[in-house]
Amino acid sequence: MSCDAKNTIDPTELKREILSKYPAKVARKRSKQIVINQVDDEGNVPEIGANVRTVPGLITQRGCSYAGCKGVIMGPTRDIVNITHGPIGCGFYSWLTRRNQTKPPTDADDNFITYCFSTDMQDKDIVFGGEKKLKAAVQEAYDIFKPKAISIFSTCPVGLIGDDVHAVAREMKEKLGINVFGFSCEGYRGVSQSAGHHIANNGIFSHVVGRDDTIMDAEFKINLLGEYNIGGDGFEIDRILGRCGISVVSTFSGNSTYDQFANSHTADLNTVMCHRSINYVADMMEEKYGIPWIKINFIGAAATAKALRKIAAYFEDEALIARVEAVIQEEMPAVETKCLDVKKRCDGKTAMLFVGGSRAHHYQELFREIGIRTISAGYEFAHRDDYEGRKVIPEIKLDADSRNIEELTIEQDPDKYAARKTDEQIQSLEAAGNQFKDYKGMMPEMEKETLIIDDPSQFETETLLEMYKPDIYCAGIKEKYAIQKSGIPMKQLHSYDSGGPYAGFKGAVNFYEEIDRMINANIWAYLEAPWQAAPELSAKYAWE
Ligand code: CFM
Repeated sequence: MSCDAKNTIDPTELKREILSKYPAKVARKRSKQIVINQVDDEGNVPEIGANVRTVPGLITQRGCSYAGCKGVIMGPTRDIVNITHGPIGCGFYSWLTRRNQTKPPTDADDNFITYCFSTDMQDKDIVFGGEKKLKAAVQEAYDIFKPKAISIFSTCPVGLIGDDVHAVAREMKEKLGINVFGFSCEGYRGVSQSAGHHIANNGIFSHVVGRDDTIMDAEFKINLLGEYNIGGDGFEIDRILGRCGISVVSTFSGNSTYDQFANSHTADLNTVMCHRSINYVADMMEEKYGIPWIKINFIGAAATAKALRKIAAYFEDEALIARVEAVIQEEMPAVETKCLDVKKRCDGKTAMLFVGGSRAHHYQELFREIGIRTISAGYEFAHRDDYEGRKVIPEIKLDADSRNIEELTIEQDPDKYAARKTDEQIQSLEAAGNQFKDYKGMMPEMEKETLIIDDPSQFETETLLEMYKPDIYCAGIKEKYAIQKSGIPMKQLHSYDSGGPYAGFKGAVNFYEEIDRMINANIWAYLEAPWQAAPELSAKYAWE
C-alpha cells in the first residue's frame, strides 16, 4: 500500500520542500548536501557537499573530535590506559557507550576497557592550569595498573586554556619508562568525529606502529583496518579468516592490543573495512613499509565471500584459493536457507540508512540480499570520497577546518621498508581484475533518483519519514525513539541495539532474522504518527 506513495514522490520536489523551510543562507548550504543521485555509464555521480560545519541550530547526528579519537579509534584497545584530560562528563559519556567487544586471552591479561580514567577537571584547573593534575593522574594510573602504555586525550577546555598534554606525555614517558603519548583531539578540532579519527590514527602511527619487528609465524599475514568489533563483528571475521588460514597481525582497532599495533608493519597486506576512519593509515603504511592495501567489506554474505576471494587472489597461492572456496561452500548453505525464508516476508520493502561514515553503504548489501531497497541514505561525517569514490580526492578543496588536522609527512623507512609485491606483480594482479588503493564510494551503487543526504538534520529526517514512509530506518540512539514514535521500526546500526554480530556469514543470518522480526512485527500498525493523529497541525518559523 505504501509502495505507491514511495514511487510517486518526486525527490526534486521533496528537496525543494525541505529547503523552503530554511533561511536563504542555510538553504544554500544544505542544498549542496542534499543530492538526487544519478549514475552514468562510467559510474560518475553528482558532487555532494560533505565534511563541512553543521549549521548552528540544526539538530545533527554528529559527534565531536574527542569522541572520534578516544571512543572510536582508541576505545576498543584493551591494554592502553586512556586518560581523558577534562571535565568528568567527557570521560563519563565515552565510557562503554560503544559496543566494541574485547577478549583477553586469559584473566591475567590487561583489560582497561571497563575503566573510565579522567582528570576530573574543575573550575580552578581551568583558571590555574591542569598540567600538574594530569601528571599526577598519569602517575597514579601507572602505580595502580603498571600498563604498557598510557595515552592522554584533550577535551575542549584543554585547548582553550593551553595545557600542553604532549609535554606532560614526554616528561612522564621519560620518568616512567613506558610509552606515554597525548592527543590534541579537543572536541572543536574538526567539524565532526572524523577529525578525531585522523588525530588518533596519526598518533598511533607515530608513537606505536613499527616498534616491534617480530615476524608472526604464519603464511598469510594481513591487517584488518577499520574494523571495530561492534557487537562481536570482529570475532566472526576472525573465525572465518582463521578457517581460511589467513592470520590477522593487527586489527585497527577492534579487540586490539598495544603489541599488535607495534607489530602491524610486519603484515603483508592491509585490508580496509571502514574507509572513512582509516584510509590514510593504509596509505602511510604502504609508503613507509611497502604494504599494499585493498578495500574489503565483511558486511553481507556475498560481500564476505568477495572479500575472502580478494585476499586469496592477492597472495596468489593455489592452496589458499582452494581453501577459501571450500570455506565459502561450507558457510553459504545456512546463509542461503535463511535468506530465502526471510526474503519471502521482506521482498519489496524499503529502507533508509543514515549512519556514520561507512555503514550507510555497507549495510545496503545486507538489505539487498533479502530484497529490501535502500531509497535514501547518507552519512553523518563522511567525506566526498566515501560518497563519490576516491577518484574525487584530488578535487577536494582543503578548508580551514581540514588544515587544522596534522598531515604526517611519510617517507620510506630505511630499514623496515620492503615492497611486498613488485610493480610488475601489482600490475599483473590489476590486469586480472584486482584493485588496489581503490574505493568507489556509496553513490555509484545506489539507484538513480534516490536522495543522498549528508549530515541530515532532525527536521529533514522527519520530512523524509513522512513523505516516503520507509519500512525500516537505520541510524543511532539519538534518532531511535523519535522515529519509532512515527510507527516505523528503527534499527541502530552503530550499536546494533543489543544484537550482532552482523558481519560475516553468521552475522548475515543474525541480521536477516533481526530485520524480519522488526519489519514484520504487528506492533507498528498500532502506532499513530503525529501527522496521522492531527494532520492539520502546523507551525510557522519566526522568519516566515
Ligand atoms: Fe567507521 Fe565505525 Fe562507521 Fe566510524 Fe562511528 Fe561506529 Fe559508525 Mo557509530 S569507525 S565510520 S565513527 S564504521 S562509531 S564502528 S557505527 S558512526 S558508520
